[in-house]
Amino acid sequence: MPTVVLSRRTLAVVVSALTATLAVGCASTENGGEPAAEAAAPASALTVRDPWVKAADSGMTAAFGTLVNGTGADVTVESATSPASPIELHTMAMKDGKMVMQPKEGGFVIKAGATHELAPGGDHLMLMKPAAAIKPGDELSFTLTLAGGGTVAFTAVAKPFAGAQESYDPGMGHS
Ligand SMILES: [Cu+2]
Repeated sequence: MPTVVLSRRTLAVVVSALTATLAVGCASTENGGEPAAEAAAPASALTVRDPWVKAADSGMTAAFGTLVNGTGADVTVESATSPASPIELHTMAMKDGKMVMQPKEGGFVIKAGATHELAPGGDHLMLMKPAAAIKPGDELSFTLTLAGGGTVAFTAVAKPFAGAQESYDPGMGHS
């Protein structure tokens, strides 16, 4: 796939060089900036579907959603930031017969063309120390940093969530 893209781009460069020397009308459609759009694609090829945050009056809470990898290569989310709180990438693991959460080693890996669910009881973005109460309807912005340096920004809306309450109470499940 990358070699196809490369040769197409190389061809586009050759074509625009040719049309530039010929210097006539239809050349303008070839100058549409497509190479630039393709160059920017790796940074935005990951999208976040239906992001949301569990509302919390105080203490830790978590953000969820579906990470969608639209590319032909695996994408790794290495870290996340938010103005609302320091963030850690967490996963759930069985420990001494209990589900506990812990930092996700190596980050979230989204396979080529696949999706990766962040959901209560599974992987999530942990808001370690929210600066203020997070009320239903609040909109929180997040930025994911990918392996290779790209970033993906998204906004998640806060909503109440009753299930798995115990998992996200301050102190619970965190050693
Ligand atoms: Cu957590």
